[in-house]
Amino acid sequence: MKIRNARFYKSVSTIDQLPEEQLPEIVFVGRSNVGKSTLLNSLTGRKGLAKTSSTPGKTQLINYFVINDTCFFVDLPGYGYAKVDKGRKYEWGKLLGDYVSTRDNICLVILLIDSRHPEMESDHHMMDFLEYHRRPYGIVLTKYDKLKQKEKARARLAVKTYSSESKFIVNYSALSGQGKEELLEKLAKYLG
Ligand SMILES: Nc1nc2c(ncn2[C@@H]2O[C@H](COP(=O)(O)OP(=O)(O)OP(=O)(O)O)[C@@H](O)[C@H]2O)c(=O)[nH]1
Ligand SMILES: [Mg+2]
Repeated sequence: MKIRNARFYKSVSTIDQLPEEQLPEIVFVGRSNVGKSTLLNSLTGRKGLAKTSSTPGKTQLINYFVINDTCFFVDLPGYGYAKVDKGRKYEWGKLLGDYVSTRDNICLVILLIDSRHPEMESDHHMMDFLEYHRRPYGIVLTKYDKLKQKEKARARLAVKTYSSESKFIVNYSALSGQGKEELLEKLAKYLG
């Protein structure tokens, strides 16, 4: 797919604020700081579109972007950030869970996993959750530019071994653009 235009649409903090507009949604989920917002900017070619930060916990709302006037890309806050207090963690977990399990127009979930840490328990939980709810999901291994040769094979294998139902695994570097065309091609398939 070719991204011709991308614009910010809306931020929401509760389920009842989700847009009524029924466009297909591609959702980006993953641990805090894994690179979700960066991936969105990289895919759309718009550096400042989604806010990024080297400190985890930057994205705090569900952020909707309209792509080519035909679908939504949805940037979510990350999970697994230790410094967030328990109450907020619970609320966020519930919002994420409710959203991913009930929103009908999600056509694909992109689960981002840090290629340097491919066996985190919280990512395993997310895969279990997506499989339980029968959500089609694909995996993006982020920050691939930071890996040594030996680690590259290990990352892919670790993810492949655990996830029985992921539709694809794409190695990605927002720094070099590696994986961008490959991922855009995959997304196009789910947007019909
Ligand atoms: N080297 C390298 N750094 C990356 C890459 N992708 C993201 N980063 C860096 O990782 C940090 C976190 O990126 P974000 O996109 O803000 O992460 P996030 O998943 O949106 O984080 P939260 O919003 O806190 O959940 C930033 O410092 C990015 O520059 C990549 O492919 N390569
Ligand atoms: Mg973010």
